Amino acid sequence: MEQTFIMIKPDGVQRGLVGEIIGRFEKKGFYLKGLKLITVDQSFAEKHYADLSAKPFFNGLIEYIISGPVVAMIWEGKNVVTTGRKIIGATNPAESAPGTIRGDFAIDIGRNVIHGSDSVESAKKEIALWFPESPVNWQSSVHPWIYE
Ligand code: YYY
Ligand code: MG
Repeated sequence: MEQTFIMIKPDGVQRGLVGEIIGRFEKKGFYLKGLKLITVDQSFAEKHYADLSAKPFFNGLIEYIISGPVVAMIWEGKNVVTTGRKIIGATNPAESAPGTIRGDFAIDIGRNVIHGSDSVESAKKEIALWFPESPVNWQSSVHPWIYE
């Protein structure tokens, strides 16, 4: 089944939003397939955001991501990449709809609480980068109550 990489950024951890955010993905019906609290260094953060290295906000973004621990996760389910992005909301919290994570919990684009992969292809790359260890293999026993 499809997987995505979700990361609660340092502001989300500092602000005590970890449980709230995990709860939203859990209650939706997605399956947690990887989870760790981790502080990353500059070269790792630059790898994660390599596609944005030419952007004017890149340096600030890297400083922010390495400023404290983040919660790195793998979530699994049907269309989880696209639906995960909807749960997260628009990049700029000023434009994120209420009910989304950024719409409910963020103000500024440079403190937007959470990352989610933008395609199945980048999800694969990001999962490989953040979870080089082999993932825990488990299946939810409620699967038939969520999927028809
Ligand atoms: O995928 P998403 O996080 O929604 O946005 P990206 O375009 O990939 O940018 C990554 C990250 O960079 C964004 O979450 C905030 C930050 N950023 C910024 O600080 N200023 C911008 N104008 C655009 C993005
Ligand atoms: Mg992105």
